[in-house]
Amino acid sequence: MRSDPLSVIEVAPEVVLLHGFAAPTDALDAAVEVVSAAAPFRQLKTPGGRPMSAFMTSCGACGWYSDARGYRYEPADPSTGKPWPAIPAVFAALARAAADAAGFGVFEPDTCLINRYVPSAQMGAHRDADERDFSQPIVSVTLGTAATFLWYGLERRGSPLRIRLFPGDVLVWGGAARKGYHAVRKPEGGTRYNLTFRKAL
Ligand code: MD3
Ligand code: FE
Repeated sequence: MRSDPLSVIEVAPEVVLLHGFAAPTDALDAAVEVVSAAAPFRQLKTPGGRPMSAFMTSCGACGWYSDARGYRYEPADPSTGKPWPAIPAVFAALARAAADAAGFGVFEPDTCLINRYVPSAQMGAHRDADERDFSQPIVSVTLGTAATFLWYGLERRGSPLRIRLFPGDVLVWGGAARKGYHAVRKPEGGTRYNLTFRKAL
Protein backbone atom coordinates (compact mmCIF):
# COMPACT_ATOMS: atom_id res chain seq x y z
CA MET A 1 0.00 0.00 0.00
CA ARG A 2 1.25 3.49 -0.77
CA SER A 3 1.54 5.91 2.12
CA ASP A 4 3.36 8.84 0.48
CA PRO A 5 1.29 11.82 -0.66
CA LEU A 6 -0.34 11.48 -4.05
CA SER A 7 1.46 13.35 -6.84
CA VAL A 8 -1.07 14.62 -9.39
CA ILE A 9 0.38 16.76 -12.19
CA GLU A 10 -1.66 18.09 -15.11
CA VAL A 11 1.17 18.01 -17.67
CA ALA A 12 -1.11 19.41 -20.42
CA PRO A 13 -4.82 20.26 -20.43
CA GLU A 14 -6.70 17.07 -19.45
CA VAL A 15 -3.49 14.96 -19.43
CA VAL A 16 -2.74 13.96 -15.84
CA LEU A 17 0.42 12.27 -14.55
CA LEU A 18 0.04 10.24 -11.34
CA HIS A 19 3.68 9.72 -10.43
CA GLY A 20 4.26 6.40 -8.66
CA PHE A 21 0.53 5.71 -8.38
CA ALA A 22 0.97 2.03 -9.36
CA ALA A 23 4.08 1.42 -7.23
CA PRO A 24 5.17 -1.05 -6.09
CA THR A 25 4.40 -2.89 -9.31
CA ASP A 26 5.04 -6.52 -8.27
CA ALA A 27 1.37 -7.61 -8.36
CA LEU A 28 0.89 -5.92 -11.76
CA ASP A 29 4.06 -7.53 -13.14
CA ALA A 30 2.75 -10.93 -11.98
CA ALA A 31 -0.63 -10.28 -13.61
CA VAL A 32 1.11 -9.46 -16.93
CA GLU A 33 2.66 -12.95 -16.74
CA VAL A 34 -0.75 -14.53 -16.07
CA VAL A 35 -2.38 -12.77 -19.02
CA SER A 36 0.48 -13.44 -21.43
CA ALA A 37 0.58 -17.13 -20.49
CA ALA A 38 -3.00 -17.40 -21.83
CA ALA A 39 -2.66 -14.88 -24.68
CA PRO A 40 1.01 -14.71 -25.69
CA PHE A 41 2.68 -11.49 -26.83
CA ARG A 42 2.79 -11.27 -30.61
CA GLN A 43 4.15 -8.84 -33.20
CA LEU A 44 1.17 -7.42 -35.09
CA LYS A 45 1.43 -5.95 -38.57
CA THR A 46 0.08 -2.60 -39.65
CA PRO A 47 -2.64 -2.67 -42.33
CA GLY A 48 0.21 -1.79 -44.75
CA GLY A 49 2.09 -4.96 -43.76
CA ARG A 50 4.88 -3.49 -41.60
CA PRO A 51 5.60 -5.29 -38.30
CA MET A 52 5.10 -3.08 -35.25
CA SER A 53 8.20 -2.96 -33.06
CA ALA A 54 6.28 -3.43 -29.79
CA PHE A 55 4.87 -6.89 -29.02
CA MET A 56 1.27 -6.86 -27.83
CA THR A 57 -1.44 -8.82 -26.11
CA SER A 58 -4.80 -7.93 -24.56
CA CYS A 59 -7.25 -8.87 -21.86
CA GLY A 60 -10.92 -8.01 -21.36
CA ALA A 61 -14.13 -8.35 -23.36
CA CYS A 62 -12.27 -7.39 -26.53
CA GLY A 63 -8.69 -6.86 -27.60
CA TRP A 64 -6.97 -4.42 -29.94
CA TYR A 65 -5.72 -6.06 -33.13
CA SER A 66 -4.12 -5.12 -36.42
CA ASP A 67 -3.47 -6.94 -39.69
CA ALA A 68 -4.15 -6.43 -43.41
CA ARG A 69 -7.86 -6.01 -42.58
CA GLY A 70 -7.19 -2.92 -40.46
CA TYR A 71 -7.03 -1.69 -36.88
CA ARG A 72 -9.92 -2.93 -34.75
CA TYR A 73 -11.10 -4.59 -31.55
CA GLU A 74 -11.62 -8.36 -31.69
CA PRO A 75 -13.91 -10.25 -29.25
CA ALA A 76 -11.57 -13.28 -29.31
CA ASP A 77 -7.83 -13.70 -29.81
CA PRO A 78 -7.41 -14.35 -33.56
CA SER A 79 -4.24 -16.39 -32.90
CA THR A 80 -6.03 -18.94 -30.68
CA GLY A 81 -9.74 -18.40 -31.38
CA LYS A 82 -10.29 -18.22 -27.60
CA PRO A 83 -11.78 -15.24 -25.74
CA TRP A 84 -9.14 -12.86 -24.38
CA PRO A 85 -8.25 -13.51 -20.71
CA ALA A 86 -10.27 -11.54 -18.17
CA ILE A 87 -8.88 -8.23 -16.91
CA PRO A 88 -7.09 -9.20 -13.66
CA ALA A 89 -8.74 -7.73 -10.54
CA VAL A 90 -5.54 -5.85 -9.66
CA PHE A 91 -5.61 -4.18 -13.12
CA ALA A 92 -9.28 -3.17 -12.89
CA ALA A 93 -8.91 -1.72 -9.40
CA LEU A 94 -5.90 0.33 -10.47
CA ALA A 95 -7.58 1.69 -13.62
CA ARG A 96 -10.68 2.77 -11.70
CA ALA A 97 -8.68 4.37 -8.88
CA ALA A 98 -6.41 6.21 -11.32
CA ALA A 99 -9.27 7.68 -13.38
CA ASP A 100 -10.93 8.85 -10.18
CA ALA A 101 -7.70 10.32 -8.72
CA ALA A 102 -7.06 12.16 -12.00
CA GLY A 103 -10.52 13.75 -11.86
CA PHE A 104 -12.22 11.79 -14.65
CA GLY A 105 -14.79 10.11 -12.39
CA VAL A 106 -16.20 6.63 -12.93
CA PHE A 107 -14.27 4.59 -15.50
CA GLU A 108 -15.13 0.99 -16.44
CA PRO A 109 -12.66 -0.16 -19.10
CA ASP A 110 -13.62 -3.17 -21.19
CA THR A 111 -10.12 -3.84 -22.52
CA CYS A 112 -6.47 -3.55 -21.54
CA LEU A 113 -3.80 -3.59 -24.24
CA ILE A 114 -0.39 -4.71 -22.96
CA ASN A 115 2.57 -3.43 -25.00
CA ARG A 116 6.05 -4.91 -24.52
CA TYR A 117 9.03 -2.85 -25.71
CA VAL A 118 12.51 -4.34 -26.04
CA PRO A 119 15.29 -1.69 -25.98
CA SER A 120 15.04 -1.07 -29.74
CA ALA A 121 11.22 -0.80 -29.84
CA GLN A 122 9.23 2.42 -29.96
CA MET A 123 5.87 3.75 -31.12
CA GLY A 124 5.53 6.57 -33.65
CA ALA A 125 3.10 9.47 -33.41
CA HIS A 126 -0.54 8.45 -33.68
CA ARG A 127 -3.85 8.94 -31.97
CA ASP A 128 -6.08 6.32 -30.42
CA ALA A 129 -9.12 6.33 -32.70
CA ASP A 130 -10.43 2.75 -32.88
CA GLU A 131 -12.82 3.09 -29.94
CA ARG A 132 -16.54 3.87 -30.19
CA ASP A 133 -16.85 6.24 -27.27
CA PHE A 134 -14.39 9.13 -27.07
CA SER A 135 -16.08 10.51 -23.94
CA GLN A 136 -14.22 7.91 -21.87
CA PRO A 137 -10.68 8.60 -20.63
CA ILE A 138 -7.68 6.32 -21.21
CA VAL A 139 -5.43 5.11 -18.40
CA SER A 140 -1.81 4.12 -19.18
CA VAL A 141 0.58 2.41 -16.74
CA THR A 142 4.34 2.04 -17.20
CA LEU A 143 6.00 -1.15 -15.90
CA GLY A 144 9.52 -2.56 -16.19
CA THR A 145 11.75 0.31 -17.26
CA ALA A 146 11.44 4.03 -17.97
CA ALA A 147 10.83 5.66 -21.36
CA THR A 148 10.07 9.13 -22.68
CA PHE A 149 6.53 9.81 -23.77
CA LEU A 150 5.86 12.52 -26.36
CA TRP A 151 2.67 14.59 -26.33
CA TYR A 152 1.92 16.64 -29.46
CA GLY A 153 -1.60 17.80 -28.66
CA LEU A 154 -4.40 17.89 -31.20
CA GLU A 155 -2.13 18.45 -34.23
CA ARG A 156 0.83 16.28 -35.16
CA ARG A 157 3.30 19.12 -35.63
CA GLY A 158 5.59 21.35 -33.63
CA SER A 159 7.85 20.13 -30.84
CA PRO A 160 6.09 17.75 -28.48
CA LEU A 161 6.05 17.89 -24.70
CA ARG A 162 8.42 15.22 -23.40
CA ILE A 163 7.48 13.34 -20.26
CA ARG A 164 9.68 10.66 -18.71
CA LEU A 165 7.54 7.81 -17.43
CA PHE A 166 8.99 5.56 -14.74
CA PRO A 167 7.75 2.13 -13.60
CA GLY A 168 4.66 2.71 -11.50
CA ASP A 169 3.78 5.99 -13.21
CA VAL A 170 0.21 6.32 -14.48
CA LEU A 171 -0.93 8.75 -17.16
CA VAL A 172 -4.64 9.51 -17.57
CA TRP A 173 -6.12 11.62 -20.31
CA GLY A 174 -9.61 12.45 -21.50
CA GLY A 175 -11.89 15.21 -22.69
CA ALA A 176 -10.38 17.12 -25.61
CA ALA A 177 -6.99 15.43 -24.99
CA ARG A 178 -8.56 12.06 -25.76
CA LYS A 179 -7.92 12.70 -29.47
CA GLY A 180 -4.35 13.95 -29.00
CA TYR A 181 -1.30 12.73 -30.90
CA HIS A 182 1.31 10.90 -28.87
CA ALA A 183 4.38 8.71 -29.29
CA VAL A 184 6.76 6.69 -27.13
CA ARG A 185 10.54 6.55 -27.44
CA LYS A 186 12.73 3.48 -26.92
CA PRO A 187 12.96 2.32 -23.29
CA GLU A 188 16.03 3.32 -21.30
CA GLY A 189 17.67 -0.13 -21.25
CA GLY A 190 15.70 -3.25 -20.40
CA THR A 191 12.15 -4.12 -21.29
CA ARG A 192 9.25 -1.72 -20.80
CA TYR A 193 5.63 -2.80 -20.49
CA ASN A 194 2.69 -0.45 -20.87
CA LEU A 195 -0.88 -1.18 -19.86
CA THR A 196 -3.47 0.85 -21.78
CA PHE A 197 -6.99 0.68 -20.34
CA ARG A 198 -9.79 1.73 -22.67
CA LYS A 199 -13.55 1.57 -23.03
CA ALA A 200 -13.62 0.37 -26.63
CA LEU A 201 -17.17 -0.96 -27.19
C1 MD3 B 1 -1.95 11.02 -23.75
N1 MD3 B 1 0.78 3.18 -26.03
O1 MD3 B 1 -0.93 1.58 -27.32
S1 MD3 B 1 -0.07 4.92 -23.77
C2 MD3 B 1 -0.99 2.80 -27.59
O2 MD3 B 1 3.57 3.47 -23.94
C3 MD3 B 1 -0.03 3.72 -26.94
O3 MD3 B 1 2.66 1.81 -24.95
C4 MD3 B 1 1.84 3.93 -25.43
O4 MD3 B 1 0.01 4.85 -27.27
C5 MD3 B 1 2.75 3.01 -24.71
O5 MD3 B 1 -1.83 3.29 -28.34
C6 MD3 B 1 1.44 5.05 -24.58
C7 MD3 B 1 -0.06 6.58 -23.28
C8 MD3 B 1 -0.95 7.51 -24.01
C9 MD3 B 1 -1.75 7.11 -25.06
C10 MD3 B 1 -2.63 8.02 -25.66
C11 MD3 B 1 -2.69 9.33 -25.24
C12 MD3 B 1 -1.03 8.81 -23.58
C13 MD3 B 1 -1.89 9.73 -24.19
C14 MD3 B 1 -3.58 10.25 -25.83
C15 MD3 B 1 -3.66 11.51 -25.35
C16 MD3 B 1 -2.83 11.89 -24.32
FE1 FE C 1 -1.75 5.36 -28.38
